Amino acid sequence: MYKRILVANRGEIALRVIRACREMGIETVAIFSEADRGSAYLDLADESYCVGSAKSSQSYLKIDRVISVAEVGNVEAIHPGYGFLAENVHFNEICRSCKIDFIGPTPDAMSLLGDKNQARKLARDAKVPVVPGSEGLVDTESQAVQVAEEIGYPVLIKATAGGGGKGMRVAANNLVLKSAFQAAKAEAEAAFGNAGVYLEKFIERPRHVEVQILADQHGNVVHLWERDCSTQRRHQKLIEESPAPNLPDHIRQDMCKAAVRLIKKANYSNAGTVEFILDQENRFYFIEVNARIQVEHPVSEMVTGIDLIKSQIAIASGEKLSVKQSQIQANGTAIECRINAENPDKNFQPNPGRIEQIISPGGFGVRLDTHVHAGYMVPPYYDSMIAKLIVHQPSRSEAIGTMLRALEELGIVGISTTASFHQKVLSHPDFVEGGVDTGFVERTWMS
Ligand code: MV4
Repeated sequence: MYKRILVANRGEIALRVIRACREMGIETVAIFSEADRGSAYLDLADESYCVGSAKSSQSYLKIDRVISVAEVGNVEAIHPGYGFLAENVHFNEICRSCKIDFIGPTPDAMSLLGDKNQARKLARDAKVPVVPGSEGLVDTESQAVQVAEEIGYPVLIKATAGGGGKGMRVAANNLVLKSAFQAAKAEAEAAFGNAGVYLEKFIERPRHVEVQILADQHGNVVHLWERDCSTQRRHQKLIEESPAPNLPDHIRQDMCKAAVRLIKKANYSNAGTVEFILDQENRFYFIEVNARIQVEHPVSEMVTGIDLIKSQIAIASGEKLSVKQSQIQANGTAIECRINAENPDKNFQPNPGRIEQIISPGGFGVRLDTHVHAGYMVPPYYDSMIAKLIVHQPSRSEAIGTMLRALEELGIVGISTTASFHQKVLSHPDFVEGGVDTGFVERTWMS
């Protein structure tokens, strides 16, 4: 096991990793930007170093500076958290050449899964259902029209270097497709430096369900069941829960097994997520793999009792998985609400500023993952998420009750947050019934 690792991130996930390391007896080196200087959680690391000015492009994304800190701090491994450098193949390769373990998949596996068209091919080979669409990349307008006429409209053009909803365009007929195709390629080239696109049938009103995986370096792969992340707005998840409500058990079983097959085919090791969409007939289709720890990992931790951060570290250091699939049971329901420094009454406009006071909820079944405290300045430079409120209860209705109670207790004075919006969502009969689709929030509150 490692003696010392670098935590190459900020905010709640940096704190989450520092805490896990502390419990494992691993020393930590933290990094911070000028905007995060003095952040209280940095005191929980053994050492911390400034890596640049406030903008992430000048600090958390500066590979040379992060590597310098790893060298000076004498660490054996780097935990990238999520975002920033977490899925950067170049950074992963540099860690390797500097003989620092990257706590994540190999550069090859990361590169393969980062290319959505290649990942789709891999899924097909693993007999994992994919959305009907193009065989591979679509190079010409006429080829696009041909595929679209075969599968039927509406279709979705997706950038192979995209993901998370970036670089997608819907087309409902030949005319729209022709112009959308060229625009999508130009956009993909500009955004990702890769103009490759492929086509899928557009699935209307899907649910977003993803399977949590753990895979070690010895070929062992297990799943930790699924999360439903359908409660989202503009591709930003708001609420995540496990298990997915109203999902027939045979479909859950099939989907989780499919995810394991795909991860085995990819030679992947690390925690990871296999993302699916479910159509209105509960058919599931592979969408993409997230080759990192995700924001919403706590709901899977709560239902399974497995610490995913500790597991990532153990896997990277070469240990075998300590659990067999048959030992991984999902108990009860866990729900997470993302608390963002945003004003839900002003179109979720970011609302950075000073937190004058914070009252943290507690009690049975409540977990609050946050780095913020009274007097904390929420900087305007990064993602607006400041806390994750997670509850765990035997049943979904009890979990909703606990979450409503915890949201009521949560007091944040000084800035607006999404907490009030969560209370509306959790009280809505469609959410309470369970199984809302990805358009629920926008249909119900934004139109
Ligand atoms: C889709 C889709 C409908 N049909 N693919 C958006 C994020 C990216 N990970 C995949 N996404 C979608 N792919 C087909 N063929 C609808 C979405 C989608 C979506 C997916 C998951 C979570 C939220 C979403 C919101 C809008 C659209």
